[in-house]
Amino acid sequence: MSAATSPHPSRAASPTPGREFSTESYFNTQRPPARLEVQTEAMRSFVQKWDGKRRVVLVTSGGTTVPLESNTVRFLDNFSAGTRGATSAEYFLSAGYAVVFMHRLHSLRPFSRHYSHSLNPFLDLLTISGDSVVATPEQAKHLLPVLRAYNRAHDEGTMLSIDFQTVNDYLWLLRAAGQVMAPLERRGMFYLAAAVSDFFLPDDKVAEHKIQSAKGSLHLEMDQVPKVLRPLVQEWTPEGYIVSFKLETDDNFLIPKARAALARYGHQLVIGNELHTRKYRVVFVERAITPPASGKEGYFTGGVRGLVDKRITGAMTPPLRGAQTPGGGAYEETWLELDQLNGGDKEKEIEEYIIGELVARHEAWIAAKK
Ligand code: 9Z3
Repeated sequence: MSAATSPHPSRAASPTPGREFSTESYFNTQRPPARLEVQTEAMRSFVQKWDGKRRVVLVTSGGTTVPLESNTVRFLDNFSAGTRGATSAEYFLSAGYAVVFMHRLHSLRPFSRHYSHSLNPFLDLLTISGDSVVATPEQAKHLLPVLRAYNRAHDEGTMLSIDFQTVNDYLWLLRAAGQVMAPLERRGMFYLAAAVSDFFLPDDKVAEHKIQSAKGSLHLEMDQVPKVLRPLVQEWTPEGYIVSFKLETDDNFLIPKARAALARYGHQLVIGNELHTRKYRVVFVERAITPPASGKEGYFTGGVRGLVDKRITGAMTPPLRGAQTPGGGAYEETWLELDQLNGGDKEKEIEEYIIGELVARHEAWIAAKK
């Protein structure tokens, strides 16, 4: 689209087409979402309310879209139902965190995710008793703890929901969240489970109206989304404990890609997961706190508790431990495998163990500063 037909003619032109945007050029050229100020203020007052009382975690969840038209009929999407983020938010709440739940509009949400319309429609839980409607006794058993936890979070105001749709919304909101959480210093955690598009269409390349099929095939050239993890770590919230996720469809790429991300951005932890097994196994990749010595089982003296510690240590993959980082240190990999952790209890979810591990690491991160 030419500058004359650009939907936002007053904005600065984007860099050369096909080139990677720097974070700075991105925020200088792309339009902020309409609700950014309101959402930022909501995050600011939530963080201020809980500062000093609870640790605060930002959980991002769900996929980001890339609209092809500004009056959007069509868009590209990233895979994610929002299960990881919604489930994790529940475990963070039960661990005593205040949670900013930044999620894709209409993706799964904490608590209500147990009753998704496709897997467990709520009408199936109910039965008619005289003139009333009640949950069946079998369903009530499952519903009770969920409803209790939901009511507690609601009454105590420990969760703030912030929604996004596009990758542009996400990037602006992530920057705002980083900035409003910076005063928490080490007491803030970032748990970046949202599936974020690597490519986008800058404002000046987005058609205003529905693209007409009569013109034949559609050719798209998308630009690369700036790597905002770097400014998040280095500028926006330099003290925060930052956990990113790496999604691959081939297990063999997980560890090299996760290590590369750590080396590139300098954050604390990458959780690798493979698309088809993501609910059952994940790998934690992080810089080793103490160099691994032969015969030494990991470095979990840093705070991870008894039972989980032992099992996870047992689940580690020895040949992958202790590789040299580019900076000369060492990386550690820890596999969390649900069937080794759950003691045969099929109701258990891997997020319970992920969050248990993170809480211990976050505690150690805070304590290391004192
Ligand atoms: C993840 O890897 C999440 O665990 C999933 C969760 C998206 C797989 P669901 O919501 O799925 O439970 O259905 N999130 C991060 C994905 C991502 O975009 N990572 C980027 C990458 O892999 C790096 S930030 O390049």
